[in-house]
Amino acid sequence: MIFRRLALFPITVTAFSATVMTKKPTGTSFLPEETIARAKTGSPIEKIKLEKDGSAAWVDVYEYARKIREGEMTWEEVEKADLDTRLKYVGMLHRNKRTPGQFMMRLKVPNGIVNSDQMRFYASCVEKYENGCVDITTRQNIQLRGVRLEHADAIIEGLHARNQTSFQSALDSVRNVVGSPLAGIDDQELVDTRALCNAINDLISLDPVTQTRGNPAYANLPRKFNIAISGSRDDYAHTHINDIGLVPVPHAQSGVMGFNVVLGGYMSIKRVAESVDANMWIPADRNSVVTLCEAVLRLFRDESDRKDRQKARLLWLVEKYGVAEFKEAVAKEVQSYQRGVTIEDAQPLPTTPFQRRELLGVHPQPQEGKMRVGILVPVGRLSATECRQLADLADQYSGGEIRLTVEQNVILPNVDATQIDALLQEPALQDDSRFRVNPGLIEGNVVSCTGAEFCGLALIETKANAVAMGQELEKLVKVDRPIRIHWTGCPNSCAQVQVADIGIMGAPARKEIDGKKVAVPGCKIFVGGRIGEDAHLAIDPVQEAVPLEDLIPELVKILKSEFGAVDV
Ligand code: SRM
Ligand code: SF4
Repeated sequence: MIFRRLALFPITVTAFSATVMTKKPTGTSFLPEETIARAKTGSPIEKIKLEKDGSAAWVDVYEYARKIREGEMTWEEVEKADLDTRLKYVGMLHRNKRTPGQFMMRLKVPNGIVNSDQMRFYASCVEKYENGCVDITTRQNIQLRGVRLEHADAIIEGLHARNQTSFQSALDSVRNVVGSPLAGIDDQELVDTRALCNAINDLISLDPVTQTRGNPAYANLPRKFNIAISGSRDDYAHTHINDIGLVPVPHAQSGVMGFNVVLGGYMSIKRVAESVDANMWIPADRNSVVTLCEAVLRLFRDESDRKDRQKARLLWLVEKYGVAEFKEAVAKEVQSYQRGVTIEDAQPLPTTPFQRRELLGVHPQPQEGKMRVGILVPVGRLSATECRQLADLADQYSGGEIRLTVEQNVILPNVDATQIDALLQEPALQDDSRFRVNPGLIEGNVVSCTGAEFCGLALIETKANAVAMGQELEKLVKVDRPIRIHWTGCPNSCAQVQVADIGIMGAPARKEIDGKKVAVPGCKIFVGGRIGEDAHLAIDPVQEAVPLEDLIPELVKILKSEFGAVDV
């Protein structure tokens, strides 16, 4: 189905023989009076949202693009609150500090599944810009870089024609719904997450009345909101660091497959917290999953803090209620929808040993004669040419399908076993290319946020440093298992350093140069984050203020003392 946002017409309601014109709903029009009253005395962003709704951007972006193209205005003349805030509701983030006049456009890629046509479209969008490129993000999502406002409408139309969108991907929106990158191709699968991720994506960003992208019901949330659905015991989706995490587990009595619900996991400058067990279980069907998410989102939207953005994430609301009371409130909300959904108590998780599996490399699928091939895309960065190379590989070997991972890599699914040798011989996968099927255990597991190249909040350059570090460490030490090193440019932790084996977070540092202490790019180091069933967040750094130029020897020491590394 193709979803386009056309010009917005008022909804026509027919009552008896008269036609009553009602106003198009906005995000704010869904809020109770009490919430609006709190927003009025809330944070500056709440006031901006009240002044003109975020959903206005779904139309305004077309106007701005046209006017700039036709010479009626320049991007500098766009109202500041639109430029810095409202345009984020169409996924347009002005990179004013690093590349003024250029935007990052963030998409929604539910379950991280794209096709070759979409990949080629991304390439065609960014190649016209000198610094244009495409990033795979830590939410198995896509960001287009270098975008100019005058082209935004055409890109949005192109996305909508390909059943994708950039709407409601940033600011106070529900972010990309993360699912299992192995959905449907996994012999250890408990739940196929694809249809569920799509259904939640539609709940959030598809207008139920117009069937166009942009759902005003979720256009005035108090803060960002993350949802992740795991499909297996590996927890590739990282349920423990999402606002709603669905952990697959069968019902102990009935054997029906379902999800335990964990809530409130998040990372931020002020607080980093693992999800709490909400003592809820729901069956793994579309109705139950959508209804549960809708209920939690309704409570979050109407009741969370609107004054202090550092206290507006879901966990604060859960804590305000108490976990048991929040569960009661969710159950009551779910009942009020009358969709036949019942929430039960959390079900016991398996206790048998389980080894989290690798995503990179060549692995058999349950489908006879089919293989999945995980390919390293260093720190998720793709040039237009590389997008096209991936699209070509996908067309030739994986039916045009490409899976994205939260480690910022790709998987080609359903490759015929007889074609594996040919695939591995492809020029795009040889040594002079950036892609790798069997990279080193360190360089293959580097994750990095955007950093100073484009992000105005960054304290350090990340992606280039992260790649160089990975290559350097491979020359210095050998390890016998994958070591996940994550780089994040500031305490927002977009690259989730607290879940990494080793996390590098940009931070101030000083160094003595010519007898004087001078400020130099530096970092904090985190050690011991764990993912999967045995998840654990490394919340406190083990070292602070480490100058980046002194980092490699420090990492070598840590790799030897904590991860059994030996000299090469
Ligand atoms: Fe993030 C803000 C990039 C995943 C926590 N994040 C930002 C901004 C929008 C700041 C800005 O305006 O420049 C960054 C845009 C930089 C750029 O040009 O790309 C940014 N975040 C990213 C991405 C692109 C990092 C990456 O290189 O992959 C990820 C995009 C995900 C997506 O596709 O939607 C990204 N950000 C995350 C994650 C990881 C996750 O979701 O698993 C987190 C921690 C988890 C969480 O949110 O709880 C994260 N980003 C933040 C925060 C702190 C949130 C808070 O509650 O305070 C901010 C700042 C904010 O929202 O005020 C932030
Ligand atoms: Fe920017 Fe900080 Fe997020 Fe990195 S962690 S993308 S520097 S906000």
